[in-house]
Amino acid sequence: RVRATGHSYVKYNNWDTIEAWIKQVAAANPNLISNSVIGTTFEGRSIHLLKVGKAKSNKPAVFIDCGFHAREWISPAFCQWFVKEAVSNYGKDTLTTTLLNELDFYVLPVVNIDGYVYTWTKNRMWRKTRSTKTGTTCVGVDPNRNFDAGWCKLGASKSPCDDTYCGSAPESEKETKALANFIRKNLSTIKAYLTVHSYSQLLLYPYSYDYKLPSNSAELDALAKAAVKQLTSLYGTKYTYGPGATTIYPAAGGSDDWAYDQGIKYSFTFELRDTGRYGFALPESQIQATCEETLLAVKHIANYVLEH
Ligand code: ING
Ligand code: ZN
Repeated sequence: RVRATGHSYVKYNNWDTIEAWIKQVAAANPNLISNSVIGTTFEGRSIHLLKVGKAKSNKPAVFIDCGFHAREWISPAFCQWFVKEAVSNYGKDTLTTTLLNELDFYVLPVVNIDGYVYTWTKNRMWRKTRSTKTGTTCVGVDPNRNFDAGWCKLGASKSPCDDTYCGSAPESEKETKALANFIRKNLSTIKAYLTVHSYSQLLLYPYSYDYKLPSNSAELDALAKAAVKQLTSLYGTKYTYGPGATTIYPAAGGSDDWAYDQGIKYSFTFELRDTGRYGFALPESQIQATCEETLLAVKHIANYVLEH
């Protein structure tokens, strides 16, 4: 069977369906995809990572993760779409073929799996992980406040009951620890880090933990501008771009800032559709258009990275 049971690229899929899809898309495309498990979640689920690209030695890589925040369902939908487009357009579309021949894409379909499951079963608007600790009855840590980048300095909370709780220490969460360990281990090959959130229609680059600008901010700004131009060209969706602290809000402990400070000079956070009409509850009827336009921006960034 080529398709996972009940899986659809134009619907939101629950975790069991996504996990079955991950295994099947890898098994059905051994020439382009391999699947590995980089860790387990607090509740014991496997954190899967797909490596997408044509086998070749010494390839640079682009890392893309989805599903940091549980309720941002369009984000995992994008990672699935990205993989579908890669396998269906390889050998047909010139840019896709070049990108897959010359780059590896590490695609982490859902980072915060426990939270994602919780949004399907208990509370659609849950954001954090589902970890518990002694001393509080409140559950979860904001995974995007849990990285060692100005950790808990601003725009984050030290109170376990808050939605932006930074955790007891950087990488206190098994999910963020697994992601950070993988990136540290593959720092010599990873040239770009892309993390996909929603909503607000923004393309953000460092920093968010401080008002300082990254050393290559002019380059990042020009690249963001060009990527947004590509995105907007498809359906006219308007995006704003800029450094996180001034474009959305100051917030420490984010993965893009951390990846940048590890030396990954092309580090971006996408905030997908919409601007608030539906917010996190973006209708399934917008999945296809959202993913198609986002893919243009991602391919633009990947191609830039390849040429620089
Ligand atoms: N927005 C991000 C958040 O974690 C962000 C914005 C990006 C913060 C990068 C810090 C660093 O709050 C959403 N919607 O999650
Ligand atoms: Zn988010």
